[in-house]
Amino acid sequence: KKPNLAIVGATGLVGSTFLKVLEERDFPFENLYMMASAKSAGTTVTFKGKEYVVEELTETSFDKPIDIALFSAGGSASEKFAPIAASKGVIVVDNSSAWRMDQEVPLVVPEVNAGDIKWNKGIIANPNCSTIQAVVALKPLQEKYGIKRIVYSTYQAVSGSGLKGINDLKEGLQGNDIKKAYPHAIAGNCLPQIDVFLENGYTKEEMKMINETHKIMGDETIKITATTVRVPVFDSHSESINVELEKPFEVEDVKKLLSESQGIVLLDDPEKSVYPLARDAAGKDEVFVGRVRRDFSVENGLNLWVVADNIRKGAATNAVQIAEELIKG
Ligand code: 11C
Repeated sequence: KKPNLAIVGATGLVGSTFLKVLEERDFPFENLYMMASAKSAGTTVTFKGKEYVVEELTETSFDKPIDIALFSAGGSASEKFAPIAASKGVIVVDNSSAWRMDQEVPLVVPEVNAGDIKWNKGIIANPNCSTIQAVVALKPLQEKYGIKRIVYSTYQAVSGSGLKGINDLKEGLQGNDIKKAYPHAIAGNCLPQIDVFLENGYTKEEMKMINETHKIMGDETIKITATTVRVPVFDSHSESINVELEKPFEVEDVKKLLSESQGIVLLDDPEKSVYPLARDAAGKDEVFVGRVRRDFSVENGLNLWVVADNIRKGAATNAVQIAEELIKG
């Protein structure tokens, strides 16, 4: 039997990308329900040529026989409604950060830890965008060589802040520095702050990358630090990843390993200026890796440049891949 599906937050940036990705991948379903907050209820969205009226998300929304709900309606909606849905037998794939670090909730990137899906109790969390692309690139290295330490430095697109961020950059490029999404103008700037600062001096985004990497890769002993930066780019996050492996390696073997790994496209021909670029990754589902080279300053050190579409692999595509794993049984 094909599943009944609900899209929660159907009118948002990630919600509308859920629909695009489900359509492209021809995800099987029996009935489809679109839900959103009261503000968007009553509007319509089109899926596979058919119009659907968006219903208001309420405590009775999941009284209908729904099998899988893809949530991207913000943290507080997920906190309140994901457990309600789960208590009614729905499996929630939640894109917010609300449940990610809960010990009862698997945090899943299918290329890395699809096996964790099986211990879900009704909620499966989709990781933060900047974490997803990083762990796709790091997993094959962890398996073959072991990982001792990771230094993340990110260059993150404004679409990570939703429509507000996109609008701030659009306006800024016209010389109109509005600051709706960020404390400073984003056009012409690099902002070393994503989300709020925590007591330890890191931002929430930096701690998400650290904590989520430990959980997904199943190894709390990996030493990790991160600096996350918002840059004036519309789509796709770029990341410099410096990693210390446990075992010695040959750069050529690492390139071969990455090029053969699931979900990765290796783009690495520096002489021809070939390396992953944000604009090229936009609209794609893979994680692009390049600038693979030795870090001569430490034993077994390696540098990578990793780029992916933050709304697709970083959010919607990853959630749909989890749903695909669920219906595989
Ligand atoms: C950004 N990573 O680029 C954030 C957006 O925890 O799902 C995603 C926030 C999250 O601003």
